[in-house]
Amino acid sequence: MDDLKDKYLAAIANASDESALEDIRVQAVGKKGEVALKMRELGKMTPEERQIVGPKLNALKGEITSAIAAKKAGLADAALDERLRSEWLDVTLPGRERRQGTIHPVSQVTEEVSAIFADMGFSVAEGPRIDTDWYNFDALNIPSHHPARAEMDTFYMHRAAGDDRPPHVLRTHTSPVQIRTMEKTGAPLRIICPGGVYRADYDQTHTPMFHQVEGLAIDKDISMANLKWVLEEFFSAFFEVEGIKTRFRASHFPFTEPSAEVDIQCSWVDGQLRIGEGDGWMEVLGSGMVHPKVLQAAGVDPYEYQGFAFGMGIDRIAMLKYGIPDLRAFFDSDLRWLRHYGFASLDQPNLHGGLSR
Ligand code: 2NL
Repeated sequence: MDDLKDKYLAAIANASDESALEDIRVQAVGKKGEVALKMRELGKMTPEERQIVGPKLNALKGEITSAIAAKKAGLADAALDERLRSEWLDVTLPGRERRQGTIHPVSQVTEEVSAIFADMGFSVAEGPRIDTDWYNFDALNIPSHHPARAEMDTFYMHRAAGDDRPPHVLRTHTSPVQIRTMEKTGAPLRIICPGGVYRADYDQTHTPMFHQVEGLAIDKDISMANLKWVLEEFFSAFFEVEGIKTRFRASHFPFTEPSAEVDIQCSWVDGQLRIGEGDGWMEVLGSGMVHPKVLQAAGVDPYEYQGFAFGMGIDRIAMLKYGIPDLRAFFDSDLRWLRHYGFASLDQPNLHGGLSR
């Protein structure tokens, strides 16, 4: 019996997992295990022998059973310790920085432009990117036969089968927002309309979606002189060069009369563009006095009110200000490009700190 005890206690001590322990339990104290077999032999013994051997066998069974239970608990503790060790996590470590992106140059420049015009009393107006051809074309004095429609590379939306109303379009400029705002608030008004616009054109210098900001000032005595002052103020603030000169060249747009393309002063020094210096010129926007038909379409009386309007490309002036060479990279969603050209999210543009910090 002592041999049995030694054998099983040693086996239990050496068991490496629960299934090994279970095998030992079956072999030792199971229904057909070694201790049970010995108990069966009790029947053949004399009552005196049975008195001695019986309790000893019971004690042996108890000892093995509790050794197994103790070992089982030990194994469970060890398993838990091992898990705690391997799954240990230092919650006091500084967190991994989750933010991957930065402020996109187009967003930054939109904010800068808005801040400068806000300082001159303009509010920001927004509107739908999908609009009717009336708001995008007719109201702007571009009737359906007009060549400007064909030149705009317009994206047309499908109508449901059998619906023969004119199709919606992806706005080709932000002018429809200005028409909507004039309709809603009437004159006088001073607004800028920044936002995405769409034209079916894709090459080195064109992307099918790009950004524009248009400006509109309507009052009883607004003139081209006001336009020139506002634009020069804007360019000086935006490029952070005092006294930038502008040059107005006669042009034509269906929605303005007269119309002018506007150049800003610049020069090239050692292959580098210097804005606001020298005697070179670079075209940056289109402008003019709002055509009376456009005022009328928007519900403003052209006999009482007049005003100027202009439009320029946000992507374009962003490239000029921040030295970004490739337009198409704006729309690649490349985080490495964004980290290079993007802006810190807490560094919001404002006039007091200078715009291009
Ligand atoms: C350009 C030309 C321009 C306008 C946009 C405008 C808007 C209304 C009425 C009259 Cl509601 N005009 N906008 C005027 C002149 C030029 O943009 O070359 N943009 C890049």
